[in-house]
Amino acid sequence: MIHVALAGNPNTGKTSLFNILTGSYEYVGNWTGVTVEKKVGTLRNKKGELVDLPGIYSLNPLSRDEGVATQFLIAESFTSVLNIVDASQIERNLYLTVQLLEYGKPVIIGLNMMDVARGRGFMINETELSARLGVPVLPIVARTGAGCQELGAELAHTEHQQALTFALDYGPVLERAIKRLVDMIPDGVTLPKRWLAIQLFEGNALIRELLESHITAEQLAQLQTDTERDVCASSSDARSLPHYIRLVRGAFITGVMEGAVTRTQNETYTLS
Ligand code: GDP
Ligand code: MG
Ligand code: K
Repeated sequence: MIHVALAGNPNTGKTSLFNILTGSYEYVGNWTGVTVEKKVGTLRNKKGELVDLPGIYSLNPLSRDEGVATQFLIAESFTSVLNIVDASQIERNLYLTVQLLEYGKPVIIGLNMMDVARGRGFMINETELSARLGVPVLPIVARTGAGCQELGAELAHTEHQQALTFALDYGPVLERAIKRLVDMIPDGVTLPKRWLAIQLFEGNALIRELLESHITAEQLAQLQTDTERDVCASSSDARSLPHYIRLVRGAFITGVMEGAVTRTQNETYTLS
């Protein structure tokens, strides 16, 4: 049995894809602490389950509702993540993708809204995108179901897939701090430590709470303050530690876009 988490930005076709991939589904009550309903469906091939996570732009939650997806990654057991990416808004969508890749569980990307992207003149080289992100990328149109069967079949392979080794290079100053924090996290913590460290430095309150049960709040605050000071001193662009992290990710995403996405001159904006 595989347990797949469906994650993506709001309005990217998550519900459409969920309904196509699952024959039936049930609401299994609300997510803990919020009024968002939890929806779990059985995959059509009966080989596992799909859990619909609320749409988010980042794992660094701005509200309790947004925290549901992060809480899921922290507390629940699952096999892989199906990350739905809006091909017509690919640059913005890849921000969440980077955070999911950093988590390290197998990720499959369902590149949705391919019709919209084509209509806007985007040419996406899926093979190149897949190579640069290190995970399978399957183009789909969730509104019509195009490509979704192939995507469902690909999900079945994730059960025995290795953990990802995706690691952005955050530069010597932040990398040193990440290593320090990783070394402070006790071995009993089974969550990916590098991901926890980056999320803490990014200002993720849920992760700070989690780490505070292993490391004192004072130690964490001190490390965060020192790291912010050192990072901002070393980078003329960085205004804060979270800002620096966004810049590094943004540069990576720009590179991915340059290699995998081109836009034709004639923008037709055809309606699907
Ligand atoms: P969610 O908010 O992420 O759950 O997205 P929905 O599944 O509710 O889809 C949002 C809107 O986008 C709906 O009007 C869908 O019909 C539409 N939509 C979903 N997938 C596609 C697609 O691949 N192409 C087009 N053109 N529209 C889509
Ligand atoms: Mg939805
Ligand atoms: K600076």
